Amino acid sequence: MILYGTSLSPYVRKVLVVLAEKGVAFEHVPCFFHSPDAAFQAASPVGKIPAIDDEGFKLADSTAIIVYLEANHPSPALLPAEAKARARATWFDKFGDTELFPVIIKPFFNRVVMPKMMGKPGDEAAVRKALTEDLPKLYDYLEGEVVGPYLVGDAFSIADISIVTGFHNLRLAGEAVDAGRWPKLAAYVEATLERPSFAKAVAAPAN
Ligand SMILES: N[C@@H](CCC(=O)N[C@@H](CS)C(=O)NCC(=O)O)C(=O)O
Repeated sequence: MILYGTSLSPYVRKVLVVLAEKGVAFEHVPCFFHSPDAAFQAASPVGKIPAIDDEGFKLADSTAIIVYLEANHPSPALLPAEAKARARATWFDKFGDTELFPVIIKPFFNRVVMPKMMGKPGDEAAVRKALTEDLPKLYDYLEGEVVGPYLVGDAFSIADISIVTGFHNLRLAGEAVDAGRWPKLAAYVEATLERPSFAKAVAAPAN
């Protein structure tokens, strides 16, 4: 199986963590989105990362890829089976992808991508707004959801992967959750990022 996408992407990192958790062998092509690579474009209809090509089976979108990997490599289970647990894991996956990502990526985009990768100034006002207005509301919610080492039930799941993946980008932008204000969330994020699968995903090639 070929996985397309730089490990700097929180969405690609979701798949890298799943591959590490399940011990699946793969070839990594760490391209950026909208890469001109014809094989990547064939696997990703709108040019987003991640995408995979598993012996001709082409698929994009981190959640779709994780569902595919879960079906082919069921152990350890990362999508809970019980109805409420599965539904909550799906909720957190969607929350991470669509609510948290657009905000938590702003410090990384404006302090790393723009100045260091695109040679343009970042928007520090957008960073301050994300850090002081938008992220705190999301942190308040998550602080109430963290009751143990895992967000759903008693096992690591797609919920933890999707919520925590963007916090590595926050770290790369020089920021972290304020442990004084959100102690449970801060400890949970730190512990999850220290998991071997996350450490391996973070160390995967960026380009
Ligand atoms: N829903 C997609 C989102 C993937 C996504 O937006 N990836 C970003 C990189 S972090 C991308 O490719 N952006 C390019 C674009 O939006 O055109 C997933 O879960 O894989």
